[in-house]
This record gives sequence, C-alpha cells and structure tokens, in this order.
Amino acid sequence: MMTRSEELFARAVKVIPGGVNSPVRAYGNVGMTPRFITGATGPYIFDADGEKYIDYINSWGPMLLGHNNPEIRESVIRACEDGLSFGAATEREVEMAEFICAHVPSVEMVRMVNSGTEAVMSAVRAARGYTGRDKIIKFAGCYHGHSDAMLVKAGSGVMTAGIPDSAGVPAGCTQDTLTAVYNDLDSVRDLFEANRGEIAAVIVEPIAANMGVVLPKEGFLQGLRTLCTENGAVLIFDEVITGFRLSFGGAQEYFGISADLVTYGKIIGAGMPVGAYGGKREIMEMISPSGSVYQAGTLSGNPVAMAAGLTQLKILQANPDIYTRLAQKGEKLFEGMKKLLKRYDAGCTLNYARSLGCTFFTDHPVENYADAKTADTARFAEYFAYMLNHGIHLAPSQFEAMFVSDAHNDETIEETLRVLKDYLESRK
Ligand code: HOZ
Repeated sequence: MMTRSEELFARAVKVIPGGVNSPVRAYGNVGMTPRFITGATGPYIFDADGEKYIDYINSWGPMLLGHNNPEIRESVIRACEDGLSFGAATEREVEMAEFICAHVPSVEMVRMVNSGTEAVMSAVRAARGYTGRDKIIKFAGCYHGHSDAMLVKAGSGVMTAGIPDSAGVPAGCTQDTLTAVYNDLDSVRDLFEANRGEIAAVIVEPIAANMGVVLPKEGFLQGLRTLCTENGAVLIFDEVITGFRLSFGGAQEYFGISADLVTYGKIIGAGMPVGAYGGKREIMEMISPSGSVYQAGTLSGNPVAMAAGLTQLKILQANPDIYTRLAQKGEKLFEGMKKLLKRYDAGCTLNYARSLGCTFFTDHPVENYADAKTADTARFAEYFAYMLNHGIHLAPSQFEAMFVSDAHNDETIEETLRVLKDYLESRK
C-alpha cells in the first residue's frame, strides 16, 4: 500500500516538474520519495503520514527560533488584518530598512526584494552599474541563486544533480562570470591580473554552505577584501545563509570584515518569501529611482513578510543570549557527531561553524568544491535513509547544511546523536 506522501508525489509528478517546486526538495538523489509536510512546531516537523521528525532543514535556515514561533505568528496575523499587499510604500518597510542599517555592519542603505536569487541578481547589477565594468568573480561550489549569470559551477541543487552548468542559459549571460577556487587567493589574484580593470565584483559565501559547509581559511576573506580594494572591485558577501545566523551582524561581524554589498534571503522574512541587498550608500544610490540601475518588484517589502521578519529580527536583537545558545547547541551536536564518526571510524569529515554544519562522506579535508566532490554520495544516501526512517529530517543531499535552531534542546540533540550511533553500530 502507498503511503500518503507516495500518493501525493504520484499526483505531483504529473503536474509539477519532478514533483517539487525546488530541486533540493526532491529525494531522487537518495532513491526515495519526498516526505510531504503538513506542519511544523519548535524543533519538529510532521509529514502527511503522521510521522514526526526532528528537523535540521529549518526551511533552509531562517527558522532560527524554531518552527511556528508564537510571536512571529501573531505578528503575521495582525499584519494580515490590515491587508495582504498594497504595491505601495508602507511604514513597516521603513522600519525594516532602519533596523538593518542600524545593526548590520557596513549597510547604509537597503532594498527589499523577494528572494536570495533576486537579491544577488540585483546586487551584481548594482556593482556593474557602479563600476562600469561587466566581469564578476564567483567561486566554484558557491551558490548564489538561479539567475543566469550565477549558474556557473554552482553549488546546492545544481551540484547535487551533477549539472556543470544549466541548460537554457545563453553563453552570453555567463561569459563575464569568472570562476575561482574557494580558499585559494592565488586563483583570485590570477583572475584580477588577467582581467585588469575589468572586474566589477567578487561575490562569495563567507562560509560556503551550498557544497556542504566549507569554512574560509584564515586570511581568505581578508585577502578578498584587500584584492577588491586594490582593484576597485565591489566585494559582495552573500549572507543568505550566514546573515543573522552566525551572529547578529552575520559573517561581517563574525569575521570582522566589511563587505561593500551584502545579500540576504529568507532569514530576513523569518520564513516568508523575502530577500534584501544593501551596502555602501554610494553604490545603493545607483538603484532606480535614485539612480540608473533598474530593479523593481510589486511584492517587494510586502507588509505581511515585513511584519514576520521584523518580529524575528527584534527578538534576536533583544536576546543576544540566543546566539550563545545557538553556538552551544551547535557545538554539542556537531562535536557529538564528530566523536561518534571517529569512534566508529566512519571515514567522514565534519565541518561546522556555530549552528551550521555538514558531514561529508569522505576522509579528505573539505576546503573547496573539488574536495567536496570526493564525498561518497551513495554512502550519504544510506545514512540519510536511516536517519529519516528513525525520525531525523536532514536535507536529502550530501551538499547541503544542517541548521540548528534555538528550539533544539538537549533532548532533541541527544536523540539525534543516539540515532547516529545506532546507524554507525548497524554498519559494523
Ligand atoms: N539552495 C538553497 C539551499 N542550499 C535554498 C533551497 C532551495 O533552493 O530551494
């Protein structure tokens, strides 16, 4: 007999490409059927067959406080009572922009959009408009959404699917996208030298979290800062994943490095469809209608999304202890996992920073895209299936992160470690 998720998937594949609205939700790569979700609360998520899981996807990062936080939910309900969308300016947008500019290092102006993809696409356009140059440098394995120019050696679903570059992207759209090696400053220096005076921007995930989790080596981000400054290029930190997660001021604060532009995604909306890009006033003033770089959106700054996002951001700001707890919880989980993987000689490498981590099924240190690709995805699929079947909801890909929220507690973390131990025991 089919499960309810299998029934829903059978219907979905007939009307939705691959049965999912974003490739990273598909379970094809792990040889399974996606679990269809009916709800989530705190650290738990529930599927259509009534199964309960400890969730480490957390909507790909934004649920820092756990699912369905009552204060955020109430703020959304209150905002809905005033209307769902106006396509016109509101006070909430001003409040959101003031809040971000007041609290995020180096952000003097910010523009709200609807997703991380849109934020990056717009930030790159701003950088090109500002510098009058076309070329950009990105890093192999970093994922910056699915705009044409960014689908070059991209991470996340592109990497999981093993697609080098997407079909449907005209060569003209990617001819100015140059690719460097993460953690390799020489590869960036070489590109600057070979394209002197032509590089508009370097865009980087300050902690790469779409080829699994890859930490920047000491000096790497600072080196990018120096190279951009020396060459008159714009440094863009893509903080779709690290923003407000690594620390309240994101990776800029955590690493003590100022970018020129910063991009955000879902975290700004506490799970509602939101993105934003911001940075130095002189660059942001290039954006239409104050400047000549066009960018627009009916739903940008949507009042309901602003209410949700602002509520979460204000909770985070008023309770800095949340960051201490996130770091402690991350340490308990990831150090616990590391110990088990070592004790059972599992041949894995676990990278983590605070509440963000990834187990690679390779004993090779993982410092870039080539290293990440040494991971054994068949072994990952086996581990994933065991964890899911024993109540642990992980991203169905070797190349995605585990996200810890403040709703995870000793009990859920210990249960996760117990299931991992049982899995490793079962393989002996
Ligand atoms: N790619 C992101 C996760 N690494 C966001 C999720 C998605 O693409 O749907």
